[in-house]
Amino acid sequence: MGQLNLTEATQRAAELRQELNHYSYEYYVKDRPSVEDYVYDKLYAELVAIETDYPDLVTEDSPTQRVGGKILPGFEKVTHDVPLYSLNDVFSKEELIAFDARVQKAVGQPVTYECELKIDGLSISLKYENGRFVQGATRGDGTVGENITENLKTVKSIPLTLTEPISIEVRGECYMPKASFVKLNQQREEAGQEIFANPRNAAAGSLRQLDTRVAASRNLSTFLYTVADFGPMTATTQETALQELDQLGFRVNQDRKLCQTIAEVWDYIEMYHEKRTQLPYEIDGIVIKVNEFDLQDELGFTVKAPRWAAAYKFPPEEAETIVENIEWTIGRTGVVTPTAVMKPVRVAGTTVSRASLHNVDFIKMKDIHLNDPVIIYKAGDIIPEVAKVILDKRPADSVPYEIPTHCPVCDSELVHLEDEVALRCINPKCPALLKEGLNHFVSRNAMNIDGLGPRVLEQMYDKGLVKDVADLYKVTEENLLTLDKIKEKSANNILSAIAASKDNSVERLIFGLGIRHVGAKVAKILAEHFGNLDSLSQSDAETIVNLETIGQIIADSVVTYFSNEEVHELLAELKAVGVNFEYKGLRTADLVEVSSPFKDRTVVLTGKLTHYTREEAKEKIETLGGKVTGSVSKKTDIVVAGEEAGSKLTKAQSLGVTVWDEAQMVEALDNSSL
Ligand code: 1X8
Repeated sequence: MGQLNLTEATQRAAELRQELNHYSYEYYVKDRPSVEDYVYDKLYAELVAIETDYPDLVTEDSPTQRVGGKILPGFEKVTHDVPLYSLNDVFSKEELIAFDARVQKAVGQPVTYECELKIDGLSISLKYENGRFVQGATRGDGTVGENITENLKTVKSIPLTLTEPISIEVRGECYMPKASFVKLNQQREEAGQEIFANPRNAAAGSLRQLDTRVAASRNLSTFLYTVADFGPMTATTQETALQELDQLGFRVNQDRKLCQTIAEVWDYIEMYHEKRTQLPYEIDGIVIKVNEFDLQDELGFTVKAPRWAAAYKFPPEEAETIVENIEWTIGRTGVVTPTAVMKPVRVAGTTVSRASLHNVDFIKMKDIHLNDPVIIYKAGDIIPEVAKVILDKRPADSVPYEIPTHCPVCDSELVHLEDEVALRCINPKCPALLKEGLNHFVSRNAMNIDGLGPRVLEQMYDKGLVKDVADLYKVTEENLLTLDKIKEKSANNILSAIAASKDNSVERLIFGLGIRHVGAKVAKILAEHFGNLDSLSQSDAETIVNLETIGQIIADSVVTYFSNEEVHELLAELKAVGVNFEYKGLRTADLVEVSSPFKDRTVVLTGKLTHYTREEAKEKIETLGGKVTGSVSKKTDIVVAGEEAGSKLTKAQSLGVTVWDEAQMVEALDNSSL
């Protein structure tokens, strides 16, 4: 297809926008996909092409505006015109009946209640002017929140334009679906990043990102349930207000019910108490609202909360069981982790029989004995945890749990290093450690060798085919065919994956060696600085500690590692089989997730900087995945203008490039994380 002229492009772009926004609405608001992904992707690509040729045709409600890209130095405060209230909690049927009695007494008649699910997310408030989304804010303390408009624009269930050009303010909940939460944490764990405790924290963390591309990548969703400023909306009941919100294009929860009596309300509560674990998002209770707005007005508010609503809070999903055993497993670094093996019990929708006890201190703190009755729960409805021992029911002859002194696999003595909580096996020949070391070596952020899962590696080790990582490169097809379930095709795939890994840039190897305290991020910094593994292995702690962001503990650990004779034998073997030792200049962003407004940005520093030298600022920005160049052009994303900035600043202004002062840069650097 040749290039369109401006008239054709204008028309086609409008068609594409409308079609794509419709598909997106069907998918994200109505939960009923109406086209295959590839159809959407193709039309989307066509729109991107037109908008690239004719940037003036980009509109605010173009689906291309959902991907994020704005760089925020921080979040502004927003004062809510109408405060966001909390809800009074009720915890039992009795308290619910008492709530109903108070309501009926106050209004002098029976009332109907709209029952809705209480979503465990973050409250948000959305403002529309003439049908256009203009501001989104967090709840904050109810009176003052933060302006998170740019992040909320990336949430696909939030309409950028309404079906009618009206001015209103609406409220609801932004949340992360359970499945997205589990997936995100898996990715983070693999990348060595801290995991989120529950979907609500994950949603909050996503909306607090200064780089809007991160929020865009997090698959957040919304339900809207309250109108703060009705504008021309005419609803006189909660039920019809939700219908109106639905008509306007908002995502409204369908699992709601108008109840005539409190007995019906109770049935609804019991039904969703059962169903809650099957929902794709977390709920922590049921919200009960007097349906008629007239009656709501009559009831009014206390200082904190409406008198016309209540939140029935589900009791936490707990279960009682018995700790039958504590198993100890060894991780790659030799850390021995305890897991409680319990009598299987159902909690929050699944049968649970194992829970991590994290470390020795945890066992001591909770005072867990073998055969103790315990209460367990699921963190974020998902991860089983031991809450506490039921001391009253502890068997009389119970004795404190004896912490192992020797490795469960190789029987060498375990140690507590420095002031760590962890117990470690430090026998470098421990088979468990060696196997874990192999698993780590082939993992995605290390040498990235596909097809070598833990079971295959375990067999290879047990059959004596590999003792260390260098042996992987000597494995033959015949060797592989002796393993269970490995046929010619998968053997060949494994061999080519192994061969391909020889060409990796060296930071993957450095990370893959499993040097203590050397994560993917540090490996990258070392690779970049030393250029190859030989120089790194001959370096001293002083040189290493002088590198940006590397401390003494890491430097010592690296030097200790390379002072080992056996390590040098291993490196010689790796070199002999042709594994690359050179740094090939992959960007940080390819290896670890960087959260920074500078990531993938082209930045120009100009004028006098006072907080950092220009060189320091450049280095920091580059570590965060940014590129610092000398001259301003249309491709420049940010110009940082210090004092007495001259022609570069003028040029940036004339090109419409984002300009920050030094303080904004410093704040953005402080807010960045590797
Ligand atoms: C909080 C919530 C409400 C609703 C759902 N989820 C919540 N987290 C609802 O009304 N459907 S209302 C509310 C509040 O007023 N604080």
